[in-house]
Amino acid sequence: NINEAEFKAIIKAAEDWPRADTGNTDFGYGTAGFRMRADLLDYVVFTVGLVASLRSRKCGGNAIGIMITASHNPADDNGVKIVDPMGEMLVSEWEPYATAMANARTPDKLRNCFIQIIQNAQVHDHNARKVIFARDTRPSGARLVRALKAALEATNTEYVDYGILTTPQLHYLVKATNTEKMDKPYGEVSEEGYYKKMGKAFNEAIKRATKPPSSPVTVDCANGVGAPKMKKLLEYLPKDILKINVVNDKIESAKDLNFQCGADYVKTSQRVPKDFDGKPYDRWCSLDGDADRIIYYFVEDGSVFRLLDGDRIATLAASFIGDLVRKSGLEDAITIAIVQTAYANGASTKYVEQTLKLKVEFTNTGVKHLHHVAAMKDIGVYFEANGHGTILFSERAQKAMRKHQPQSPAQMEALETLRALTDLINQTVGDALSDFLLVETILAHKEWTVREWLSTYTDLPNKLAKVLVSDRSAYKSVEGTAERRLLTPKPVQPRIDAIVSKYRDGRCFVRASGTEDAVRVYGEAGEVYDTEDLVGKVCEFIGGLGGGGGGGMSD
Ligand code: G16
Repeated sequence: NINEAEFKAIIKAAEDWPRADTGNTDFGYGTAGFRMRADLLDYVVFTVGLVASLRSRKCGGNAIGIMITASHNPADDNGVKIVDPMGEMLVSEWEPYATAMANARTPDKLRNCFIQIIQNAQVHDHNARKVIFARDTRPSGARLVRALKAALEATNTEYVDYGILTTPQLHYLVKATNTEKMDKPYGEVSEEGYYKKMGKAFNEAIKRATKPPSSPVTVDCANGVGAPKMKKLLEYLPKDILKINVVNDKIESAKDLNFQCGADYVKTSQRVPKDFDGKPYDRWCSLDGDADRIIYYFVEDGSVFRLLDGDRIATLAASFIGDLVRKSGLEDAITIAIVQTAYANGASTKYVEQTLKLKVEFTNTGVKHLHHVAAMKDIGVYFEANGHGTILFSERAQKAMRKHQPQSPAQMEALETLRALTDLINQTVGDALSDFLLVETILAHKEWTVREWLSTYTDLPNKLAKVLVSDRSAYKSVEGTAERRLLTPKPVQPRIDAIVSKYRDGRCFVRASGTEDAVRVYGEAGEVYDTEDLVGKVCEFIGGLGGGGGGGMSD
């Protein structure tokens, strides 16, 4: 018994946001929601509003989040993703609903989809519903917000428009909103509350370091939303402890967003951002377009570029947290595990297993996959090599930390720092601002410069490339291989195997991107020239395939 009045309102509102004509091509809820050219997105965003309204009704009226961003993609793209009540990514069972709605090409089909969701997911369609949303700095965001509001108004959904935020700030606000009346609220329900929580935790976490960080740090904000938000965060940080320079903050110039700067550019091209003016061993880091990823780097004498990517952040954090757990006397109560993807450098995995003596698990690309596995651990450290990740402290671990009676001042100090980290680290999703403060805290405690950090292990030479293809959906990975092996197109995997077998310590895999119309090619080998050769050969092979395979190549 669908609410006919509601449905009439939906159909009427949808008239203003018609679906782009994509022929037979469907939209899909991918690695990070829907992502495409912004001019194709109006109807998709409208239908995401409908899905979020239903999801909120399903979740007992808890607020659902919607973030409008295309993160690392060029400025002309945009995207939209749904955030579940505790700040996690939309539960995977609902992704097909979002996909079906976005591909409903007629009012009748939209109606059927809506009814089917209500029935299949057992939604009580009269329940309370609430959505909160934000967008990044892309010019198309304002129009897409109008499409979203039209859907929320048609479905009589209460909403809060938070304007421009980073993606992790929106995740924070979703969790804060839904825990506001609980015993342990996640934080104040405001953007300011986010900075306050972070500033306080940073103060707590860093105050027991023997010395403040030895040198200033420069943050490249990719000319995106991270720039104004990092500047605001600075107002909440102690002035005397850390000198932070913010660069690439031109948010009013859309064409500069992610252009030759930002975390994705630096990681993929393995070079400094344009206008880099660091001296040897100066500490630099880059955020991506919605500030959920961060990577560090520096140059050595002679301008040799050195990258400290997500693998390095994971290993740095895991070793520091492992030490704190031991020093506070909790090593028998709490275990730590690391979650990586196939992009993790083989040397980092070896270091985690053999030096840190921690367990590593692998998942498909996409923080939604890593998060899920990390959430099952006492302390789950997850980072993609591209700098996207966080650390999850389970309820069990937090309880052990709360109850533990330290036996010495040294145990007490370690425990207090550990507790501060649970507030400093964003527990909902990878967060570049939070990860930045975490890294700075750890380097200060360890009294390390980037040089010591880099010296923990030596990366295998590696290269990430992409090949533009006409139909990336032709590339399907074998399940359970963390996307290391391709199932289709059939002839591709044996050919990759044959190429890889020619290189010492060679490893290479190909997978379809979930955010761009491309397949990604990642390779490692014992020597730099072998790596270049290996990845080049695989790209050449993929680029030369016809139909679903063919296309141009770009780094
Ligand atoms: C998104 C996801 C990441 C993923 C990246 C690239 O990041 O959130 O987990 O690693 O896309 O994914 P793919 O290789 O499938 O294109 P972001 O920062 O762009 O939102």
